[in-house]
Amino acid sequence: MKLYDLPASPNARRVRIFIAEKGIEIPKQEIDLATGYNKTESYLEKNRLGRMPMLELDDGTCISESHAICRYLEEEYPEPPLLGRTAIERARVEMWSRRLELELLRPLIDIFTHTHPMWKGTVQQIPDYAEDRKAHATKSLDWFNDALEGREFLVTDDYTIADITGQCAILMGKAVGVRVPESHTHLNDWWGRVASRPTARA
Ligand SMILES: N[C@@H](CCC(=O)N[C@@H](CS)C(=O)NCC(=O)O)C(=O)O
Repeated sequence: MKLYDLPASPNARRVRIFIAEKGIEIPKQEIDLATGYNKTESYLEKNRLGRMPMLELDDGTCISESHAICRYLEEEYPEPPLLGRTAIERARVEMWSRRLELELLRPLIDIFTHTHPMWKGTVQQIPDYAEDRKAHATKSLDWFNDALEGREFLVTDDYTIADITGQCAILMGKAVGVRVPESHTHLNDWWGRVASRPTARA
C-alpha cells in the first residue's frame, strides 16, 4: 500500500491525520507539483483527475478522494473508530464532515486558488470570487462555533473525521487569512484541544 501525498494539501492532511490516529504506517510518496508528476500519463492512468491524496493498494487498486480513502482504512483498521460507532453516529459524522468540507474547506481552498501566484496562468483567477468565498467561509465559522457549544468534539464523545475535516479547514483558513474571531470561544477552545493532539502535525 502507498499513499501519494502532497505535503501542503489540506485534503492530504486529512488522510495523514486519519492514518496517524489509527496508529498505522503507510509508505508515502510525496508529490512535488512543480515536477508535473501528477499530470504524467502514468499517474493519470491511476487517477484521471491528477490529484492527491491517492491510495494505491498492493493489488494495484487506486482510491482517490480523501473521504473514500478514510472509509477504506476504517474498514480495514476499525480501531479506533473515526467514522462513528452506530448508524446514527455514522450518518451524523458524515453529515458534519461533508458540511465542513463543502461549506468551509472548499471555499478556503478556492480563495487560495483565486489569489495565490502559484495558480496564476493555471486557472483564471477571479478576485471577486475569492472575496465571495471569504464571506461564505466567514459565515460558516459562525455556525461551526455554535455547533461546538458544550461539546468536547464536534459530533460524538470521541474525536472523529468530522473534527479532522474541521481542523484541516481552520489550518487552511490561517493560510489564506480567514482566522477564527476571538469571540468564537467554542471554536477556539475546540481548536486548542484538536491542535494539541499528537497527530495534529501528521
Ligand atoms: N476532493 C478531493 C480533492 C483533491 C484535491 O483537490 N487535491 C488537490 C490538493 S488539496 C490537488 O491534488 N491539487 C493538485 C492539482 O490539482 O494539480 C479529495 O478530497 O481528495
